[in-house]
Amino acid sequence: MSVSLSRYLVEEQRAKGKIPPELRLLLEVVARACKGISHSVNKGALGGVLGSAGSENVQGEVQKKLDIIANEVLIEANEWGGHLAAMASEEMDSIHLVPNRYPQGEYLLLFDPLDGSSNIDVNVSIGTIFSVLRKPEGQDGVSEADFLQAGQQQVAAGYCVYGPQTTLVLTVGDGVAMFTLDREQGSFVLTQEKVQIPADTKEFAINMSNMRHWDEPVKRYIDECLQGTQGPRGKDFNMRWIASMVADVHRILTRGGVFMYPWDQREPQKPGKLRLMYEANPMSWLIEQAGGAATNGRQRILDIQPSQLHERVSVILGSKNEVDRITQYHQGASH
Ligand code: AHM
Ligand code: MG
Repeated sequence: MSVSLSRYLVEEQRAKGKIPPELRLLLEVVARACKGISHSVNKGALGGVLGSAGSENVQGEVQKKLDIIANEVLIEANEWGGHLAAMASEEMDSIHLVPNRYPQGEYLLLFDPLDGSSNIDVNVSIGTIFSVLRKPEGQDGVSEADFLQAGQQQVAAGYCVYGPQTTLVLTVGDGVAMFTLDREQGSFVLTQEKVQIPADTKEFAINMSNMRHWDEPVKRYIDECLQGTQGPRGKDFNMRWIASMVADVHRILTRGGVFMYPWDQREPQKPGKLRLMYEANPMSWLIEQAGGAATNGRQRILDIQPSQLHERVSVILGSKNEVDRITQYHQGASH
């Protein structure tokens, strides 16, 4: 008997009190938005959704048409339900308040509407990443400062990967569950529960073209992996780099591995490429909930206190023993 996302959420709520009704509504609405985005992604050139939109986001990155479409789908789906106070997105400079004509809820939603933008036009897996926080209590209105909470405050997090299958991956702090989109039924169906990442791995994911810019600890780790059976690790490693964090993380949740987008010397003032609040935090929580680890080399990502909405961070996550080793290599290093 198949279990739909709705049923899973109701049963989690009933059995463990994990999901208040407003949060359940929020997650169902996000899932519905992801279904819509999946539909546009699938149409590709037939839907006129490929290519550049001719604009830039707050981070100075060229926006693709699908970045903007996905952002609009998520905003429109989430505005009216009464479950949210405000939203924040990779594609918007500042926070988006729920308009006055709708009731205000207690939750804050952050998202990267279309992660892996460089893969949109080449038909490689991309995805949506989301993070849910609670609005701080005891105040009217909502401001950007209310979003600046450490990742450990998240009440739900997940992503939807648009690949050969569309898969929604979710945590509410009770392990990680995966749901596959059944296009005939039009619903997400539970296909894996209690996801666990093996502690050891022989697979790493990093953009090797940046090697000359890395700091010593990362160079050392990768160099030791590359030496294979003849090096200190005594085993051969395999490399994968999809350039969509959702797809790389999905592989790691499925069969283990380690993913890195570390600080590098190209832009030394930036702590990393990836964004803390709507990329690193939700992914780190999922990884930890599946028994893995996530750090910036020196600190657990979920402990980092953000000071800006679009703050960037160095990311090392995946199989626990490898992440611990890389973190150990960072001791005493400058980045
Ligand atoms: P995006 O949100 O603009 O798509 O950027 C984030 C993506 C990640 O999904 C991926 O891990 C990384 O950027 C790839 O970067 P690079 O092209 O430097 O390899
Ligand atoms: Mg992204």
